[in-house]
Amino acid sequence: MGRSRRDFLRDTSLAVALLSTTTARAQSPGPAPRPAPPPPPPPKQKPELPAVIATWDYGVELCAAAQQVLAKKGDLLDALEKGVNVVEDDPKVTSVGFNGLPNEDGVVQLDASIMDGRTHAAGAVAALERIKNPISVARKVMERTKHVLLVGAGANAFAKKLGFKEQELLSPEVRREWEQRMKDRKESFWRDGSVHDTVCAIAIDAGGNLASAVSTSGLAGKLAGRVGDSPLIGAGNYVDNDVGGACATGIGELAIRNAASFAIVERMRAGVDPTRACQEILERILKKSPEVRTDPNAQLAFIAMNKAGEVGAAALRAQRKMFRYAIARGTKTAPALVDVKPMI
Ligand code: SD4
Repeated sequence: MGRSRRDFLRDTSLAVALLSTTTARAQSPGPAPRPAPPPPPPPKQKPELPAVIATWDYGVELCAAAQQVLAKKGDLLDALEKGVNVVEDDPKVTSVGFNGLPNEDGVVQLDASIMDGRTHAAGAVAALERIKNPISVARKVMERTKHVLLVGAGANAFAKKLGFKEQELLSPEVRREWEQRMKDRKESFWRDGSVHDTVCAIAIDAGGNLASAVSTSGLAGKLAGRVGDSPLIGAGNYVDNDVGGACATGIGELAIRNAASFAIVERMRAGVDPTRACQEILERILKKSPEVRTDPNAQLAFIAMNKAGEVGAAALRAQRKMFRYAIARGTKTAPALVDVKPMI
């Protein structure tokens, strides 16, 4: 029986289809071999404990003093208080304790806070006058009262009752320097940020417990009675023993408006590492307050430490100098300084 034209066409197209799949198969060597999985990251080295971090170059002396306490199996709070006292007592440091630069009226008003991660207790003082170690008064507020924050005359009366000595907080040289600065300036320069370097410190003991402390004379030339972030728990200082701690140095108003230290700890609680947590909060601040980008005086920097003893930091800008912090790991190695790359 003769083949119809339709049969012929059907058979031909079938043959062509078959041929083209065979050719395609012959050309393609099959599914591409899977790339070898990347080698697993090297196992994370457990950070050595105890450890202490502290802001700025003088953080080295702070960490060394705190290390000495921890080396004798001393308490975390003793270590931090001793360390911060070293900076408060140093006449060369004109932003903390003795010789801390005064407010617009020429009065030194000091702010400080301390927080114990183990108990979640905190103590703070603000606008404290004529007492060179506000961190020690803050610790007493935490340990001897049911309160967290005492301010101004009340804070002074409390300190006096506990035997803290009142004294002149400005050396004659620094007072002269201050008077000259005020004469040279037409208006208040409380925001110019040219003279502020708050000391912030976070410590972890061998058992993984955390505490943090902050002490400052605040922004130089500030309005009388102005309270910065340093004595405000959650703004300039915060620690949670389950997660880690964070503290701030720079324009306190930015840290207050963003509950910055608390926010950093909450990012760490969500699993973010300390450096990234600090950077994320600075990014948030830049978004909420875009004027910060163009204001060269708007400096803010954070240090943070998590429950594992991993540390990190971030800074908005290198305003007058690179932001640095000191770190001491263990009790035998001398503290070292770490430079922090500015974000803008
Ligand atoms: C304040 N945050 O009183 C402080 C000042 C400061 O480095 O940190 N200076 O706003």
